[in-house]
Amino acid sequence: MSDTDTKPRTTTRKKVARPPLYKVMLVNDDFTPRQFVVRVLKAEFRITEDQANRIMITAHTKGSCVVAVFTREVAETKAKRASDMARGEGFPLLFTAEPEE
Ligand code: TYC
Repeated sequence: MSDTDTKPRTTTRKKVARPPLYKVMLVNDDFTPRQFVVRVLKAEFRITEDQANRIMITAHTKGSCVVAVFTREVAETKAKRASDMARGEGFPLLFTAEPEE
């Protein structure tokens, strides 16, 4: 049997820890147009028009909404890129990254 053949493991091994996950949150405001929020969501998070609309409406009615969950660096990068996209158009739209409880 060669070294690469699979065989039952005879020793125990600790499970590898998963990296902590971070939520990207969409925060409501009174100024950013709904259609612009949807456009940013689709562009940065690669979701459908329907999914983007649901997330936008949830943030609009509840104050904020989870967009998606990633490792810390990916969540922070996406939150910043999406917020910067809005800032470039003069809107206060805000995305944040926060640890999942
Ligand atoms: N509340 C905004 C409006 O009525 C739309 C909006 C929705 C803005 C969600 C931000 O995260 C947001 N034009």
